[in-house]
Amino acid sequence: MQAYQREFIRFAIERGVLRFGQFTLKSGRVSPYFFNAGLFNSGSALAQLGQFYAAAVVDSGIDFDVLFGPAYKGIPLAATTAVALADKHQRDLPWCFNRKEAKAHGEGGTLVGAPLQGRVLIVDDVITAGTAIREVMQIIQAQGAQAAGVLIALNRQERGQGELSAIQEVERDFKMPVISIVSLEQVLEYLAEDAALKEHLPAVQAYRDQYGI
Ligand code: OMP
Repeated sequence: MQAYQREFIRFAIERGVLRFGQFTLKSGRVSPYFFNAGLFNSGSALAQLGQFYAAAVVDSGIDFDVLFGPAYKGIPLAATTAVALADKHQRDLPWCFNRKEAKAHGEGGTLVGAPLQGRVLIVDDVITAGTAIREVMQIIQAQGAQAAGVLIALNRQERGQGELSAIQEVERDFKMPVISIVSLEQVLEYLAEDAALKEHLPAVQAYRDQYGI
């Protein structure tokens, strides 16, 4: 695990974003951990989060033309990543987002910001079963743009519809990489190293054995 990944996990735990307990997921699975990106809920937390996303972008070497934040949760995530890429990496890139409901007045439509064209990097929080990201792909395809990849904070490394992980299925179906700041594997490594958090390790390992790849 890289230093920024370890720092990110520590940061997410400190902010209460990454929690251990019992949580029912969108997929119906009952998970011993949950990642609630909505709790990066102060100016400094959002700024730091953007820097972690930007570090993952640079680390991956991915090439793209525009950042896209899907409504609602992806919007501040794409915004803070765009700010961090400009501020910390001298890469001033266009970014845009969608509304859930089309507007009939003013500029109209559902897309706001830079034109959604060229190679698009989608920025989101978490992929579990891959349902949310498939909906986003329809927006990109409807614009005639190409998806360059997806950038997320946490890859939960869970099975999708078949034996592959949901993320591998997304990569296969849309021929694009999914980049994450961290994966469950690194969370497990972190838990194993931390005396205070080690008690959560067996439940998370058991969950991975059941639903992981
Ligand atoms: P999928 O659509 O199954 O890939 O689930 C992704 C969505 O689940 C995320 O966009 C979140 O809304 C939510 N989620 C989390 O935010 N954090 C988690 O740790 C797990 C989930 C989830 O419900 O699977």
